Amino acid sequence: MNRICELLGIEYPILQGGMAWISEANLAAAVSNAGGLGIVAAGNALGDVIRAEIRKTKELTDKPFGVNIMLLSLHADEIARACCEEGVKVVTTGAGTPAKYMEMFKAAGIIVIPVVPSVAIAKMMEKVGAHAVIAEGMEAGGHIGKLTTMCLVPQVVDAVNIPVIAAGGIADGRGAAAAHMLGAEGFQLGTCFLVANECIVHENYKKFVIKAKDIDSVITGNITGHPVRSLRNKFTTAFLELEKQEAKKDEPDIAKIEEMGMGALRRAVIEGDVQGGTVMAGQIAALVKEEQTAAEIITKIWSDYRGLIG
Ligand code: TUI
Repeated sequence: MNRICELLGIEYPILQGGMAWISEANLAAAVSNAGGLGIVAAGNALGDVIRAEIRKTKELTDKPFGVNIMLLSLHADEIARACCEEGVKVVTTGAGTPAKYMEMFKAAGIIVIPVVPSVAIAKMMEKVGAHAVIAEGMEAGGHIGKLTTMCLVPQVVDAVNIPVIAAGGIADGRGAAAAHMLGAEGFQLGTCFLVANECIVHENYKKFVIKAKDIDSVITGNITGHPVRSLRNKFTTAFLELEKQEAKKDEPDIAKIEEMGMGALRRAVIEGDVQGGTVMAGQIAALVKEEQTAAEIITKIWSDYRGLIG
């Protein structure tokens, strides 16, 4: 029993990362039923959509699960309220700090675990009452910070007293054992759950992740201030070209670049357009080789991890 298992009431300190459009009730419940912490990602969805997803997850599992709030969303306020009203036990946050919701979350008895990209933000989150933090390195898929997991995790571990969960670049027992050596008490994985049987992402997306090689991911959006890691395809090539052209100008048209990204994740996840959309995945995608159940993924990671750390 470690601090994360105790805090969350779960069997293994393995969290499934909140992935917009992807991690809904089916995946979250499967991970929770397998002894980890499943997470429903709110992304840019409306409050009522996530409210329904929370209710569906409760029908599929009686184990604890969480909701991830993407703080850049225009609907973050209503999602935060929905979490309180629906009796959600755990909230993780990304792409910003949840400081303004902390009082409300505390009053609702919610365990709050923000993703932090730096030591300064980790310390700030501890100060405002976060129960744990997820130190996510830039190996991760989706919206990322600047530091690697290897450098970020031990620095955050030294800076705070609350437990630290490592994320970014972990997809097997070796990665979890390495993060353990850095001082992490829990592990959040996203990319490997993309190919879970219970994950509703389009089959083309799963195949694209399984096919990915070590150097197949790129970072777009450096110029917009919202860097995103995804697998290289026609869309990222065109996006990076537009960024390059705009960067040459005295006044780059940031709105034009951001507009190009709109709807791109949905195209890949729902329509299966893995060339015309954004296939977000981490640098560890090449380690993900086959579709399995969430329970098989978790059991294998945990037994390999235990074999390594004893
Ligand atoms: O949030 C994520 N990953 C995501 S969110 C997302 S949806 C999106 N799509 C396009 C552009 C932006 C978002 C896809 N993937 N991971 C957690 C994460 N949080 N990574 C980095 C951060 C973060 C960054 C800054 C957390 C806090 C933070 O604070 C800075 C501040 O001052 O608010």
